[in-house]
Amino acid sequence: MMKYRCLFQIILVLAAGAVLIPSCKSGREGERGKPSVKEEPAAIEVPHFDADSAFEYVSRQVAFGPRVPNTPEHHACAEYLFGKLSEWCDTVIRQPFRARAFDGTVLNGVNIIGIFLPEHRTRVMLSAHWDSRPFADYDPDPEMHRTPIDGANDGASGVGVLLEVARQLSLQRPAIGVDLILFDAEDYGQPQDDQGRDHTDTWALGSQHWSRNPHHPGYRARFGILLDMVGAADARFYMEGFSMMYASGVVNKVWTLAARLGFSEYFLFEEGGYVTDDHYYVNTIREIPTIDIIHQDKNSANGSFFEHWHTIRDRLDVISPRTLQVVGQTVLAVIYQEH
Ligand code: AHN
Ligand code: ZN
Repeated sequence: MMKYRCLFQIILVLAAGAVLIPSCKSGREGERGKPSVKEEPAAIEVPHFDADSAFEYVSRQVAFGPRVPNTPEHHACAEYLFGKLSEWCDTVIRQPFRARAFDGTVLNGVNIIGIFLPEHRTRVMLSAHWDSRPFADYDPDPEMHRTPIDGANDGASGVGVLLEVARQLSLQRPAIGVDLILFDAEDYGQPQDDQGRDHTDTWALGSQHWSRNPHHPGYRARFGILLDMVGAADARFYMEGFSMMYASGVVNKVWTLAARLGFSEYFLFEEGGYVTDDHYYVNTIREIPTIDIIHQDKNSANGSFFEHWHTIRDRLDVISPRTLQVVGQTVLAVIYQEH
């Protein structure tokens, strides 16, 4: 209960360039015997991230069925996401593209970009992939290896968190510009049991396209955060390899804020593996320092990620509102302490 009360009391105090986030304990005590009002620093309240709302956005995506490129479900979900972002953002852009998959299939993809405060020079970029995988190639049942997955965690969770972030940004405008980028065709990579020759760069096709063709020429951001698999009950976020290689300062900033919010159980100060995810291309092609908040687990059957990764069991029932809360509240705290 204490933790939840604390969430409502998150206040960022900006004083002489220093950012302080009072701990739960100091919450009330500071009000006794305050000195003169004019010495009080301006306090910026971080909005409360509504996990039930985020869960609802995850559920709505999953309800379309697997969001595999070139399917009607994929198309319908794109319209849903564009509509939701249009409710809250100053501008929303569709970026359609064609990309060749590992097997030669031409994918019709669309990155969806929601923009807050377009005139601001100082910007932060938040991203997640919105497509879901056409193959359950890690399912324990080999019969399922070519079955598309719901991708409740792998896909919908990150987008669900970002939609709720967008709603909160519309209710309380941030001090900086924020761009939410929903990448398509992230998860059409070569299956593990594919007989064809090894193809590199078959994952993250939407972020590869965007990194070479940003929605504005010369687009820059101070840093970026990618969310991937941020909804499972037992999520553990290690400091991912490429994030540390290209954006260790951002990793430290985010993990330190998460710890101050009481989320150290989820955000571990330990290095994880290297993941060729959307942020890899944003770092190497667009050169925006970008981190990946991704649930890793070396002890799972797949050896890398959460236990139902790329199986037909990646369904809505693996999603925990508490984990969405932990990630969403941390992202909001990061955004409101930037200026
Ligand atoms: C690889 O396993 C090469 N990339 C993982 C990126 C990913 C897939 N994220 C979610 N699904
Ligand atoms: Zn995946």
